[in-house]
Amino acid sequence: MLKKGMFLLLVLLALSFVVTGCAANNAAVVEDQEEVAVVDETPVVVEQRIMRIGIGLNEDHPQFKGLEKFKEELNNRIDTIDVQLYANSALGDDRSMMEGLQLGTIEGTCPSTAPIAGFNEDFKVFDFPFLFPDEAGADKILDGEIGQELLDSLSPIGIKGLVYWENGFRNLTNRDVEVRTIADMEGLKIRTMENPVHLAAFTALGANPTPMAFGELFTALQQKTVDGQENPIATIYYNKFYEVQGYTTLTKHIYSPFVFMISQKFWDESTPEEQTAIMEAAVIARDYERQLNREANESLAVELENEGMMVIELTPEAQAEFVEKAQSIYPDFATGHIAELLDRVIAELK
Ligand code: KDG
Repeated sequence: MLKKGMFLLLVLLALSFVVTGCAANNAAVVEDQEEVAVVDETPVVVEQRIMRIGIGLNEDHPQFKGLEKFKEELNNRIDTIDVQLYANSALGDDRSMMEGLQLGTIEGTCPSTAPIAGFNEDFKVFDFPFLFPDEAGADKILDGEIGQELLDSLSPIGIKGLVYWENGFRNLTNRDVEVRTIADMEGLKIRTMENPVHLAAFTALGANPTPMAFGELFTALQQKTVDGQENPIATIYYNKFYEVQGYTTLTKHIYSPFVFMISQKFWDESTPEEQTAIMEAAVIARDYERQLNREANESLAVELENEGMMVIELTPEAQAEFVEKAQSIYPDFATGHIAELLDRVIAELK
């Protein structure tokens, strides 16, 4: 009985060896002959969150090129965020886009610092006239401790300030007047950004300033609602203001930084890996945008002339007069914490 059982067991073992051996061989044959047969072709579905970023300037401006760079660099690092870019105030003006970040209706924008002062007063400090001597000085302050402090101060109001990009030194344009001295500014109706420091500076210069969103500006110039406006050369050129303005005066009265910002909610919902990728891409895009913008601001004055505008360089005497008048507003705005920040900026620039 026992012997019979042992025999049966041996037969079964032998059989199972033959079967598994065949199966293994078959698999090997399939692998050798047709590799495709063992590859899983089910597409991998990556869940993507959408990051909508809007700006007021158009697609030709270095700011938009910087955003394209950001998108590219981010996608080189991660594939879980789908960046969608909107130019020409398609998502609203600077103020409403910042409100959009707070509400979570959009994810990113890149306003000048001027309208940010409407959300956090301290940002006024960067828009004091004739504060930054040059771009290198601006980079030093913005990429340093003070710049970071101000970026961090946006978090409690629902905005994650990533890094500073560049709009640049602002210059005056107007329709009819060859502005060479302070006297020529008298009564000019000038659109400014929505910021009390800008408004006060232009009043001190003898002009009649009107705050207005960027998206309404070209039409306002065209319809002569205002006589002029002020912006860096790149914006004057790429927005074709030469079609409705006769004169650019190189006043360089205020250096405008951009703040590249996203909604705090989007940032908080990002994984550590995504946050690292966002920061890295934002910094690479910053350097790229600054370089493009500086080249544009340097080279495009000539193009404005080619388009029929007169570009006026101020004499050192006239420039000194602009500086003196515009800076006469410092005591009115350098109060409390802003005064402390201003002292620190000036000390660091020395
Ligand atoms: O995309 C940035 C613009 O919305 C705006 O900040 C440009 O300097 C500007 C202005 O004059 O409004």
